[in-house]
Amino acid sequence: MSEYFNEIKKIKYEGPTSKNALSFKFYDPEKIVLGKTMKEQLPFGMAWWHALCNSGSDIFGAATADKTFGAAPGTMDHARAKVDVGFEFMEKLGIDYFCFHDADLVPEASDIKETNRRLDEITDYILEKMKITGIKCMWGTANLTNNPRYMNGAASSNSADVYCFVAAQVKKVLDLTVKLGGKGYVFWGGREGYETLLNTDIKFEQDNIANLMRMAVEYGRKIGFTGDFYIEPKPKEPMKHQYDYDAATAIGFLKQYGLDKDFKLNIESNHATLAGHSFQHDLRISAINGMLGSIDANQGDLFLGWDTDHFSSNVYDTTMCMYEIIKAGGLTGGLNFDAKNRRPSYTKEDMFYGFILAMDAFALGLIKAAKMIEDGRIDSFIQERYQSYGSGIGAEITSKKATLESLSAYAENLGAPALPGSGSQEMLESIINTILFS
Ligand code: XLS
Ligand code: NI
Ligand code: NI
Repeated sequence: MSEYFNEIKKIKYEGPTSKNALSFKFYDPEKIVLGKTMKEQLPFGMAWWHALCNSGSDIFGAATADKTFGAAPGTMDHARAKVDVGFEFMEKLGIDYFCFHDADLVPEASDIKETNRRLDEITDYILEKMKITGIKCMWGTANLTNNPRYMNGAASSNSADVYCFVAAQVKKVLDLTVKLGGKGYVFWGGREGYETLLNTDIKFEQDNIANLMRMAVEYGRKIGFTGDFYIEPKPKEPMKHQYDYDAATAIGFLKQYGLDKDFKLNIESNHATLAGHSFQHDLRISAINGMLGSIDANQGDLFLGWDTDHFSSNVYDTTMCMYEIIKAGGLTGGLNFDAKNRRPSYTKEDMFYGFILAMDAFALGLIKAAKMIEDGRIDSFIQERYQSYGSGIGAEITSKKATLESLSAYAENLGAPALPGSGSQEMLESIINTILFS
């Protein structure tokens, strides 16, 4: 196929003084940061659904961006055109990974056997492109939200027949993920939740979800999937109450059902903020539980109560994100741009501008996070803040030698304890600003 973006050349690093909108200002793939290249530190991924399928339509208006790529929508020609355009796009941006849903790749047929045949055909084609370009699969997932059969949930559905369709889709996408050498398999519980308790048995539904996940692990390991399963928490939308509310809730669920050895979390910034947390909070909760696996890199709009999937521009957030990733020793997945252009940004160039913005924002985040770590003041402040546990009665507490009686006796002899030391938040925030803007 001829080039689709024929007027756009490979995007290069030109540095912050460049006025060329189609160049990187901060993302310099070969630059070394903390002993590794930026490319290694920032395993970027393209989300098939946004980049190649989202055309800007919303409930109030039609598509603004043309994503037909010269083929008739709903055909296998269109599916192949998306592969051609997607690989050209990733190559021109220097993106090494992609993520997909089954429904992004081919039009769903009325018979699942035919859908699966189409999936086999398109993944053969994708595999050819992967071999030529060296681009890899980060993760796959089954779209368990769109089809009307999932109106009451997928593995949480009241219908056992629907549950079997879930199993069939998950099985197929696991097959495809292994075929494409994917690093992970994601469960985003888009309709796993409920609208009202007047018609819902939460316990029954959660048992069913866990059971499906257990079957997925068993099947995946049987067919040679060695990667991680991920839960992608989200508190609401489309359902009013979603079971995987946030990182802490998902971790509790995984531990309750004994799934925590095979699963990690895929944390999406916009989902964390919808849950009333900062992105950094959910990253930290995942990391301290050894479950920070992958990231859906995007950003929400704090004035809007839904998942707006903006391309990341907020360098404060990308810095804290990269700080958490570095401290956690890296990701098993990567940084998947689960992000879309705003509806009026509908041109071919806009597709590139979105990725350039976000790739530069994460490159800056990486540079600044490395500075935070090298600077060391935040780390040493935190360390000193807890120093009363380093010796004496504090050490007895942390070594579990203390009892309520021994601590109570100690307290009685103390008189009034000294104030616990200032948190100095403003001083610390000022350090961060100095690191960010100098
Ligand atoms: C939707 C989710 C979705 C998942 C993949 O809010 O972010 O895009 O990442 O199913
Ligand atoms: Ni996502
Ligand atoms: Ni999302």
